Amino acid sequence: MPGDELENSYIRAKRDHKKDRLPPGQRETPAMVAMPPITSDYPHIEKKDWRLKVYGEVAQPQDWNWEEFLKLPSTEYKIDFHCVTHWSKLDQEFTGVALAEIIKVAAPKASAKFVIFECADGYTTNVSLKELQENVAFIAFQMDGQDIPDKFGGPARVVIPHLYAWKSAKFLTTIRFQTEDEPGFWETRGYHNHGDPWQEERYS
Ligand SMILES: Nc1nc2c(c(=O)[nH]1)N[C@H]1C(S)=C(S)[C@@H](COP(=O)(O)O)O[C@H]1N2
Ligand SMILES: [Mo]
Repeated sequence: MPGDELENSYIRAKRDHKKDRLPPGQRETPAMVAMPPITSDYPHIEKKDWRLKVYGEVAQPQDWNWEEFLKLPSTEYKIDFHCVTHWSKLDQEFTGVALAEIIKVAAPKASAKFVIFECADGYTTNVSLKELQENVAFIAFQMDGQDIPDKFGGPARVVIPHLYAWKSAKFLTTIRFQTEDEPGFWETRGYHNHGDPWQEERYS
């Protein structure tokens, strides 16, 4: 039937479109996969105890509590999330504060070249400041319209869609700006320092 034909071509178009969105070696997953943190238990942080510190090579260091953080302008995002273990979640919804906004408020000095994210479980990861300024990157405080569950890194986590998921720090506590690069937990254990999924920068 012509109707089926239409529907099939629609499904085909959608499938082909999605294929274009999958970096090499990746498979689509229907839902986000919760990866265990480096401590075997997910940390649980109450919002009343939560703080986000921003310091280092910045003119305006910050130490926000939850209410203060939520006063920053936030945006709804729909992004593709690529994990080095070969799964990709397409069209994942988050609400968060753009890292560009945080960078604007903290006012990095000319000496600031790298950003190190620190987390409640002791995890760290590194990204160049330029990379954050030139791409969509944000600190999410909602996932699918709800508070972010512990297993996905709540109350607030980094999301950097254009890099492999290990750069997206969960249970975020601190953002440190510095002159020198400082490879983090996985970057010092064989993962690539940059981690572009389109270039398959999995391991170093
Ligand atoms: N704090 C913290 N953040 C972390 C990790 C971690 O162990 N601790 N693991 C990273 C890795 S290796 C991946 S693949 C993603 C997984 O995010 P997800 O659990 O939301 O899928 O979180 C990243 N962020
Ligand atoms: Mo990972």
